[in-house]
Amino acid sequence: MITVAPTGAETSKDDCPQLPTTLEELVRTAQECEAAGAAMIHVHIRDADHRPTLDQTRLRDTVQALRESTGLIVQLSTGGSVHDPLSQRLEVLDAQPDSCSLTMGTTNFGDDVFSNPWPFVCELYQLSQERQVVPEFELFDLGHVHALQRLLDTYGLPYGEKVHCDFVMGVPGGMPGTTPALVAGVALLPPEVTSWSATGIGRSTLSVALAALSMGGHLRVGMEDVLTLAKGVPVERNAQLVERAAVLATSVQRPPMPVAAARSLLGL
Ligand code: KMH
Ligand code: ZN
Repeated sequence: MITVAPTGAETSKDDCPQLPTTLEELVRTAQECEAAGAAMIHVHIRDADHRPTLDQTRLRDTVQALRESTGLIVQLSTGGSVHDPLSQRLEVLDAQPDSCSLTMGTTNFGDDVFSNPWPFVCELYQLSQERQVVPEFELFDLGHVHALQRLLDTYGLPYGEKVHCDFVMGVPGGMPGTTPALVAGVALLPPEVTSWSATGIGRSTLSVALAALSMGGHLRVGMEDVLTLAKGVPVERNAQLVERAAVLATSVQRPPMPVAAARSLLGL
């Protein structure tokens, strides 16, 4: 399964004009990425000034537009930006996405702190169960893998009864984007986990993708995580990253998973 994370909350439109920040750009990106082999889209939205926002109307409009114009599984980020209040991050579920990201602990995030205190993790998880939204557990560090076991032991299985997580590797402050770190993370996964993907930030993107493919993992790619195809070669369209992931996966006899299969993988 290929997930595309096309926008993120960290890169500015001024620094990267090709970043999809408007709804029109996002929909076009989503269509191109679906055609290239993506099955799920991890969405951060921007306001009229291209700044990160969790505005409820925009979130709802985005979910609706993506559903109308693509078959992709729509995952809204509950991580938002490091500046978003926890209360607004909980309200993301009001927009009724198919899936939501759910980060399993606080992590240093470059010079900032990405705050995910345990009570917030528990509240968001219980809300996802109530609202019937399938969570994707984001694992930035080995401690997050351990915390996932604690969460499942305390509150049981997610809606859909599948447990899918995503290793986000190479964030300054989290685990490195290396094969040994991924091997350690996979070895620690709770037995309830039914599928996992991985993404490497920046220059770790290719080594993490290759390690994940060789270990039976799925892939997340996109301009949220990397802005160059090679040193000095900027990504012009998210679909280039999806196309590259599809080529890598196909070359190891694991072609992109169709959306219908991805839905059943995730318990949707
Ligand atoms: N933007 C980061 C602070 C998520 O989407 O859930 C958090 C993030 C994780 O991107
Ligand atoms: Zn994100």
